[in-house]
Amino acid sequence: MNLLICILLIINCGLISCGPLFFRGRPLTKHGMLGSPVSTDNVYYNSLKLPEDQWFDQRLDHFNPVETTTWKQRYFINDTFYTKGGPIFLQLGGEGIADPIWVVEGQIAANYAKRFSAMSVLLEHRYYGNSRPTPDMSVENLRYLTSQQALQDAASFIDYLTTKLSLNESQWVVFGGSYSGSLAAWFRAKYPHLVVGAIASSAPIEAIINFKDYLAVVSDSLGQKCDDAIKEATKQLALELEHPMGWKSIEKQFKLCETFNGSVDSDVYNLVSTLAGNIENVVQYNKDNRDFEGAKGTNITIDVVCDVMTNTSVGTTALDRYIKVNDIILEAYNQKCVDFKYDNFVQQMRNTDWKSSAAAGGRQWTYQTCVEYGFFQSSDLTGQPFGPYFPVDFFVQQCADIFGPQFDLQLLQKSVQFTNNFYGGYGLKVRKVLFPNGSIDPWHALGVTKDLGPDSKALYINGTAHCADMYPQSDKDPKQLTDARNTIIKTLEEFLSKQ
Ligand SMILES: *[C@@H]1O[C@H](CO)[C@@H](O)[C@H](O)[C@H]1NC(C)=O
Ligand SMILES: *[C@@H]1O[C@H](CO)[C@@H](O)[C@H](O)[C@H]1NC(C)=O
Ligand SMILES: *[C@@H]1O[C@H](CO)[C@@H](O)[C@H](O)[C@H]1NC(C)=O
Ligand SMILES: *[C@@H]1O[C@H](CO)[C@@H](O)[C@H](O)[C@H]1NC(C)=O
Ligand SMILES: *[C@@H]1O[C@H](CO)[C@@H](O)[C@H](O)[C@H]1NC(C)=O
Ligand SMILES: *[C@@H]1O[C@H](CO)[C@@H](O)[C@H](O)[C@H]1NC(C)=O
Ligand SMILES: CC(=O)N[C@H]1CO[C@H](CO)[C@@H](O)[C@@H]1O
Repeated sequence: MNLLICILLIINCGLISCGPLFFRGRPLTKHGMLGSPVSTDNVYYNSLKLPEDQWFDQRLDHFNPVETTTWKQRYFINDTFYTKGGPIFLQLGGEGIADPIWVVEGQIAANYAKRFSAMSVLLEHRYYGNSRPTPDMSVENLRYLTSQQALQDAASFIDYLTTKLSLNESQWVVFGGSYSGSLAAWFRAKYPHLVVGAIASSAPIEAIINFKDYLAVVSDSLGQKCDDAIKEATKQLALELEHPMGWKSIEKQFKLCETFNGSVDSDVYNLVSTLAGNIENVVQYNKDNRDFEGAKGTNITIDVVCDVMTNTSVGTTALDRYIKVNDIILEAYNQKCVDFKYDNFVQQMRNTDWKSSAAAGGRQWTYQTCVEYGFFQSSDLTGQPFGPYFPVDFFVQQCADIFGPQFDLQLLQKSVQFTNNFYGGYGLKVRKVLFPNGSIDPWHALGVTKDLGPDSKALYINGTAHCADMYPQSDKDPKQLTDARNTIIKTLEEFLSKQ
């Protein structure tokens, strides 16, 4: 795999409105490699005619009245189903480029908008995709990258579009998934006068530095046998990591891009967390119907990985089978080798240029985790199958290595405390937000899994992964997913009924 190794945690579901784009280094975008042009070998996706880019002047700093600088923020509209006075369904962009496919396909645009004669609108998040408030992504310039600024962007945008298209008789509903799901919930909490409700899919609402419970859900979702096989592979890998002969063998078998020196701790951490990421990704997006946005590797499911991990004809040792899983993933993402070098990763992430590979979202999202959320998916949970190789300190150190020494643990602690104080964390007080959660989505551990009140409910979707409710429907969808979408429609009816 090329580029971004590690880190990025998150979130998210697919490209756009739900999701992150990278996860421990592997790009989840349809673009394959970070930073490559928007092109894909997905024939269906390429055949679509998508709505044009639209732009409007957004303020750089909403919280400083004398700072009047503006920049161009991008948005997309599809009004095919809209009838005058009907609702406006605003999807908030997340930590990656906003893909207009989300106002054409996906549940919100294709199903809910049709049902309610709504206009579908997608607003790209500042600093992601082509919405670039500053000339580059220097640390100095990234100070305007906060969720508070992004929420006020959406508020200003609602004002702007209401005037531009004479929407004063329309009600707005806000949608998002993963990080943008958090934004949707927070938007409704902070701007209840602007939107009648929010659908916040797979939304983490509690910031936390050490998100070690992520691996608890991964481990549960794999099942005992598969989990045991990975534990066994980790044990065998640990033995190889102890001596130079083992390093050679790791280098060859896991197809590492460069000579592997097992006495460089940061490289070992980076490598093992990348291999864990192979499995984490598969769990997080298990059977999500992401093909429509050109996502790669969607046929690799928990069953596929676990069938390999537990099948002794594939390889006699668990480590051989773990190597096989790595091969399958490399092939699915068209990557020739695993770039495990921590220094390469840091160098890429330090690049402040909009044309760099890190600008696909890696640098920006890492910055947000370092100054707002933490969310570090560490290996600190006892009993998880990947070994103790990526402790939370490893992630905390990355903040300093990438952005500078002032981004230390203390700053992170204060930031996370501020975020939970500002929004409420698990104690979020909000009405008219629906929180769909999937039982095998590792993010649900930081989400809303109990009703917050009679009109803000958790919607449990048994057996589904991250943001499953947002993707187009498929014949293979389990009944509980179809039911969940019907519940979302009923909830939208309630939000939109005139009080
Ligand atoms: C708007 O969405 C509808 C429903 O998915 C689709 O048929 C139509 O082509 C879209 N319009 C544009 C301009 O993309
Ligand atoms: C919307 O604006 C029009 C034109 O300014 C006005 O006639 C109408 O009363 C307004 N409707 C609402 C609900 O404010
Ligand atoms: C491996 O890394 C260690 C520690 O940084 C260093 O002392 C050693 O020379 C390296 N070995 C090789 C073969 O590069
Ligand atoms: C997934 O699909 C790709 C492309 O069609 C194929 O090459 C690969 O073998 C498939 N992998 C699995 C595990 O089914
Ligand atoms: C195990 O792997 C072998 C060889 O790849 C394959 O033929 C067999 O079908 C697999 N068995 C199961 C139960 O998946
Ligand atoms: C979820 O589904 C599994 C398997 O289909 C079933 O065993 C379990 O009871 C279900 N859990 C809930 C809470 O519905
Ligand atoms: C997996 C998970 O945490 N699901 C929760 C989602 O919300 C429902 C309803 O409140 C809970 O019962 C589930 O535990």
